[in-house]
Amino acid sequence: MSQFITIEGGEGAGKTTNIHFIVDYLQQAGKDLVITREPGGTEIGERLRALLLDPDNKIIDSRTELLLMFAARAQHIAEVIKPALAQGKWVICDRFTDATYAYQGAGRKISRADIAILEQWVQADLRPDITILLDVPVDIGLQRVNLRADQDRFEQEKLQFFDSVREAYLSMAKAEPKRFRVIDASKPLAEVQASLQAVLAKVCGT
Ligand code: Z5A
Repeated sequence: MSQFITIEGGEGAGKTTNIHFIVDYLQQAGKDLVITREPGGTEIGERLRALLLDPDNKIIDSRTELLLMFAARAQHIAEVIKPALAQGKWVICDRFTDATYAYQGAGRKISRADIAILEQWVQADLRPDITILLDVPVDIGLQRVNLRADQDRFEQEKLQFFDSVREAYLSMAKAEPKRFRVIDASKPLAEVQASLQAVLAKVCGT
């Protein structure tokens, strides 16, 4: 049976690093995977991603940003996510609508109610089956990210923005404990991946 698994986390949580681990594990377990990301995942979505992350775009209104996220998402759902799930595949998606609640909601202060309207309109009943939240304290995450030469538009935000994003993720995880699996991503990588392995073993029933 298909599964829709999303991976979330704040700056420096190690999503990219750990998605490789998750994908390897699930492929070895024989799952037929589609690996994708947001914003992006389609040709149109990747163009929107470039606009959204470009640090030179300094005057994107918060509502414009929100609508572009959902525009990319609408295309992604129609072109990639729904067809894959209909074929019984497992979709592993690097960020999804929880990121919108965290970044545009808590970060940019757009109301949850407004985001929920778009969520319902764009997704209808599509929601992730499982969301893995890689949680890291903001100071540790930013130390990791600050080692990068190029920072995207979001990575240039202030500390308070990232605090709000983290709090929003943790509060969504608390509100939906059946869907969320929270991993302490501040630990050394081997420990993070041992926790991930335990989660994945349960998901796969192995
Ligand atoms: N966004 C939004 O606002 N609204 C939305 O609806 C959606 C997205 C869908 C791009 O996302 C931006 O889009 C994002 C939110 C916004 N904001 N930002 N920035 P993205 O997911 O593509 O970008 P990202 O957040 O930068 O993710 P990333 O590239 O996967 O970065 P990461 O989580 O920091 O992962 P990493 O590159 O694997 O790890 C960072 C460093 O830490 C790296 O050097 C690792 O070797 C190191 N690392 C990882 N784990 C460990 C441990 N355990 N110990 C020590 N060091 C570690």
